[in-house]
Amino acid sequence: MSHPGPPDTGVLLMAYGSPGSREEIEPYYTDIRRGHPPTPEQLADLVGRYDAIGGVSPLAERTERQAVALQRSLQRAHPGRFTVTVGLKHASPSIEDGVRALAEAGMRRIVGLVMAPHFSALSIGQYLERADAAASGLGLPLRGVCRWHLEPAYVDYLSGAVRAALASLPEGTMTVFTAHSLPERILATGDPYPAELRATAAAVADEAGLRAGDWRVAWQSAGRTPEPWLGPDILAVIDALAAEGRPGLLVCACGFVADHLEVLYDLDIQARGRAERRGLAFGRTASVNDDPSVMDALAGLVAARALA
Ligand code: FEC
Repeated sequence: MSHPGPPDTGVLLMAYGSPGSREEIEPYYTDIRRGHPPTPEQLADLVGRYDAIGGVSPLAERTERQAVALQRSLQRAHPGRFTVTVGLKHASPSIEDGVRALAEAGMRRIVGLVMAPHFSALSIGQYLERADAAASGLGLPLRGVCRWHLEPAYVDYLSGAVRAALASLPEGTMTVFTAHSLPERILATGDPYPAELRATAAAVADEAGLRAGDWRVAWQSAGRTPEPWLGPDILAVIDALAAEGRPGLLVCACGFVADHLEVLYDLDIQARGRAERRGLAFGRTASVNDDPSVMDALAGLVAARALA
């Protein structure tokens, strides 16, 4: 149904953000490290990883395309009601910039959606806290979508991607579902993140018809800090699979929604290299990016949150 009057509900589509150029890598890394600049060695290591994927991550462009697709889906289902804008955790426009833009455009309420499916206080929780603080500072109510790890369109997309990728991998290939590791201390507070990753993995494995024993979960891209991070790490899992005599592995990075550094470097270069050195075939499922059925489903979640 068409909405009378101008759009009044802002949608803040939030994502991690990425440096736009080599010069922006240092301030970006400093922001990720909560204002502590990286050492020259840490910076050189990160610059080297961006160089290895072509200098710039595709994440910024993928996030923009997701925002366009979300706006299109919302407009189709609820003409004239919603205005979508982007807010990034570690790059510009920031989450606060996005909230301000929606306020200036006359929005009376905001729905926050994070381009990450699994809730952790250190992930989606932080995005929503920042968005909420910015919105309440401007007198706007904000509702967040806290998780979407079992959204049927997302599970369908991933199970189709798993089936398609397995078709060109050897019989007996292990499917490994991954998400970004987080510091192990989240376990002490009962954070739902690990259980939500397992739930996505189980739902996708079931829909893709994987046999128990032919899939598992692992963590990837752990931070370079001394504290313990959630494991097992994907690289250790690759070693274990080689020791077991598995012929190959398929990584389904279901904790990520777009092509970016952690997929294109950590998986396509680092994990693939490790697997090939161990004699394992390696595959990775295609990223969701702005897949129309997933974006329609996310639009449905946003609308339900706004209209409840
Ligand atoms: O393509 C790009 O340019 C950006 C890729 C990128 C994504 C991403 C997603 C997540 N991260 C999460 C947690 C952490 C924690 C730390 C941390 C550190 C980094 C560094 C880079 C980086 N992350 Fe990231 N992350 C991406 C990139 N991340 C670069 C710094 C160097 C390094 O360690 O590799 C540790 C911070 C600290 O020092 O305390 C924690 C989580 C996600 C998935 C959810 C989301 O997208 O928000 C969780 C994409």
